[in-house]
Amino acid sequence: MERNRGESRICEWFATVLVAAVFSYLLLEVKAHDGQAMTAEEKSKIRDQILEMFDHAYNSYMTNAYPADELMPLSCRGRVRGLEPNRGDVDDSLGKFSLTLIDTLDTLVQLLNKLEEFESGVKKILSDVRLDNDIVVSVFETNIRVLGGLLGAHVMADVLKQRGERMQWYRDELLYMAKELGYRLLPAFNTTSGLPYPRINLRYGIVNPLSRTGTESDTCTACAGTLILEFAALSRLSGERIFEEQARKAMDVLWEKRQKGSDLVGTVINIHNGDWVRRAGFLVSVTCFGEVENLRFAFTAVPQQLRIKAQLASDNRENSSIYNILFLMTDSGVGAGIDSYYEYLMKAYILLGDKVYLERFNTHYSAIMKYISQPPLLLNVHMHNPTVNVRSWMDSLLAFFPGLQVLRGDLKPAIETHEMLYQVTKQHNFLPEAFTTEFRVHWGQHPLRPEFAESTYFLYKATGDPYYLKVGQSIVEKLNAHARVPCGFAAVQDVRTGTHEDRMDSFFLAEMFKYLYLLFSEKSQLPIDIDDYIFTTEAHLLPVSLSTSQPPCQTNNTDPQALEDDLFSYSCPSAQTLFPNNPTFAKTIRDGYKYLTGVGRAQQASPVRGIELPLHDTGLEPVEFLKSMGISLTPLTELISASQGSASQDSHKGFFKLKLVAEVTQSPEHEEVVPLIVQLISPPFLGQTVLTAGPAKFGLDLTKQEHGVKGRIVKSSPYTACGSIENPVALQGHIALALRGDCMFAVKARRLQEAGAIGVIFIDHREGSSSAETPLFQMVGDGEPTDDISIPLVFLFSKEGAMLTNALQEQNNVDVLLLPKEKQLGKEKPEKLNIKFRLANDGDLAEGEMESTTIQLVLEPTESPTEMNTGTQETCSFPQDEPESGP
Ligand code: DMJ
Repeated sequence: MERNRGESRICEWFATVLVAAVFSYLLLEVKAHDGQAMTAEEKSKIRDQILEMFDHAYNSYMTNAYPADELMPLSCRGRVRGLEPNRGDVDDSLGKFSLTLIDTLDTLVQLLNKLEEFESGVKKILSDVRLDNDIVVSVFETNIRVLGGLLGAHVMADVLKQRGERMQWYRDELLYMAKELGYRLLPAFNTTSGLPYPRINLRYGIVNPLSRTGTESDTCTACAGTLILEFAALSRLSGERIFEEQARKAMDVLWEKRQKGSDLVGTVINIHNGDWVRRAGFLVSVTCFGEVENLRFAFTAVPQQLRIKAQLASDNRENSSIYNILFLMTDSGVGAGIDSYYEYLMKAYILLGDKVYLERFNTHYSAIMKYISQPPLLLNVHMHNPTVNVRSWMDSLLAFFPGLQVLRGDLKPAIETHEMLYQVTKQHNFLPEAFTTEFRVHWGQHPLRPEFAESTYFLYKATGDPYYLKVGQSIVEKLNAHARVPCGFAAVQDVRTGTHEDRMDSFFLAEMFKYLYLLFSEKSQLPIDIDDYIFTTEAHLLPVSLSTSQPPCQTNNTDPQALEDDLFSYSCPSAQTLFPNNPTFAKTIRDGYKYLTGVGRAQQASPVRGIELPLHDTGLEPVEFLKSMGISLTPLTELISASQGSASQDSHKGFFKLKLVAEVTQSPEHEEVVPLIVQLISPPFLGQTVLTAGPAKFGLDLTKQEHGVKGRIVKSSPYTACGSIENPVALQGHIALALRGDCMFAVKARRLQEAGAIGVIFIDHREGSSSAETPLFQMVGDGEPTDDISIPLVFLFSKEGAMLTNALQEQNNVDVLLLPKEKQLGKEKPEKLNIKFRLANDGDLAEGEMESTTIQLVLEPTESPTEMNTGTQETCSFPQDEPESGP
């Protein structure tokens, strides 16, 4: 629409349209479409309630946790990294820099007008916080939470100072801190690609031998693509361009590396060469019958897993077999791993006035709407084959997306997806971290994430529909009812049980209350003009005036021809434009999704995406397509001639036999598989027979058992353990042997555990497989939580398995030890004690001993080392030269 305008003018105009669009609807008298409109008193009551909740959370942190990074609301003390058990990646947000206070500071002014608390909070930060701790932090989290927090607080400090009310002493100290932090993060960009390292040591950077980081090769797309707002604001406020330049370069790389066919990006990228990282995508059970006709596949989201069903050429089900296939793929979605990259493209345009960001956003957005958006669902797809869904579940982070769609002006899908999310919260109180396309819990945790509140706020602003106030009210009530504890608010460990977790992440204070409070506030009730600011992904507010404060960095233009010239490409249309004179439009859209999860819903089939090969979208031939997904196809002609020596009449083009090439043994690259062993310890083996075994990603972790797990082996009946177990009495207290195949490892494990087995040894069903030829792999679960499986599980290839079953046949009773290879019994070199014997001489023996008829021998150390068989020398293993570990 307005492509010829100057960049800053576009931005200015955009901001004006945005403000007008978002608020114009509020001026209309909108009736309540799903119940009564809220009166001013009701809204004010809820606002007070939110304020009270904020105080409860904030005071709990300040009183019981500060200066620690976060509050542990159940223990009512601070979480100090290193003093609490390591939680893995999630701890990388904690840099011993009073994270929660920094993340919360600007909220105190921007919304709540708590000026005294703000001023004292700033003073605390200036006196207490160090940014040079010897600690490894996430570059992404430190940027959005700490750098964003410092900048947001600086902007507010400046506003208050300008107004002459408070902070007269302030001399940009927070900005200096932000700059110091910016410089501490900069070494992360020292890669050949320009994509930043995911982690950095605040004191030692990356390359320093003391840094304990710098070995990473991958980062997530959002991690590399969510820096531009904070870094550009830092550049423009401090006058130092380097920050914006580096962040922009990272954005440029991601754009360049997008999959050009689909215009989508993947979730994980190699920071050195910019390649998308293929990961274990999903496990699929494939039933292969004889011939497969036309290669017609349906990827069906059945509850626990995806299945590929091949259409049968005939009813001949002989020789059918089930294979578990692990697909290595690059998936693409709008949730975890990617989310804020898209958000920052759109918002970088709004904040910086550079239309290149908007053009890129528009290109990606079209792709998202083409492939990922299946209203009301947003489903991850295979980046290279985007018509293929890769998951049957969604993650809660994607709940921000309807809010972004509002900014884009695309209200209809925003309303649809938001409604779907609301239905999920109605069912489970909160959004579980992951939920299936049938709205069942996939991963039940809820760490008090604010994304759903964020979208609710944006939708209310765009539609003025009081329905969204009711949604907001339900969020408030649920937080009070299910997350509130005497010392703050506690994350929910599992929405199904409502159990709490001892964590209150800083984003809860930084974001949740901000969006909720704004939702119930009139513009006039806020201490600042909220329309002059843009929300960062952590809800820190940066002034849109930055777009004109300095010229943007030099940039390449994207091809304008590539953009769709639609109404929304350069604007942010209002509900008025979209649905003129129709104030009930949002309700009309929502109504279609009212009974998605609950009673009264018509039985819906799982979403199915049928694919008829060849895929026109990719232009790939069927064989290439499946190969790209880890399946190879062998034309029947070849198979039959190989097996029968002649071609069959049935074999013709289009008939293939599925051949397994990628199975669970093809574990993701870089995955470390700790080799285990099954050591036969009962006579006559006495530890000398040691079989190399693979571990499982679930069940008892043998590496943590000092002495392994010992037990007698008993074959399961049925041997596959897929049906109900017929010999529970025999299995009770013993280690079960079960044949691989027919159902998932986790299913077998559960059955055998229930039957009383204390461990399971799975034996490969493929004849002739051995650990000498096939790398070890880790058995994976069935997509459901596997916490209920607590017994140890190991896997033997069939050659090793045969040794065990032979032993059982010969000996009846065979005791084994399951343990990590490095703890193999008797592997330690025996201490050599060289002993020689001689007949006793006179004087060697005590009085009376001489009279004995026994021949007396005397032990004496030998000088010459004579090798003796102690019976504990290193035992043979099968096979002799097994690989150390598999990929
Ligand atoms: C926040 O830190 C930010 O919103 C980020 O972009 C992703 N998620 C968390 C909250 O869920």
